[in-house]
Amino acid sequence: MQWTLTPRRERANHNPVLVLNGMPGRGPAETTAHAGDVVRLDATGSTDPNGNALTYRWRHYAELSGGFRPVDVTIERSDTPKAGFKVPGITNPSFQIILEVTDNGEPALTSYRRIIVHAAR
Ligand SMILES: [Ca+2]
Repeated sequence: MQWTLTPRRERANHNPVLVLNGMPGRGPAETTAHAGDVVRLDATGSTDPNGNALTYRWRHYAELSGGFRPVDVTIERSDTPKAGFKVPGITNPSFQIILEVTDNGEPALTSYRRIIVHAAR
């Protein structure tokens, strides 16, 4: 076992840097969609400072989406940089989608972004 507590910075793993629907930064993205629309979820352009390989996951958090008994949605291609979902006919006030991107560094690190899709009335 090595007792080096502070590995040299260039050897330390760093979190993936995410681009969400073309937006850099860490804040949430927001958009508005009507029932029947297909909402585009796009993480292309995301990078890793260490050049690690990245794995993508998009999740819908129905419990955060508000309304009475919020409905769930199926995210297509939810394990790829380009995903999407169709807004159901009976909509929640919003859909809270979380992007999780994990690198293959040691230890593996995950970065998160959120997109809030407001249901148009
Ligand atoms: Ca990394």
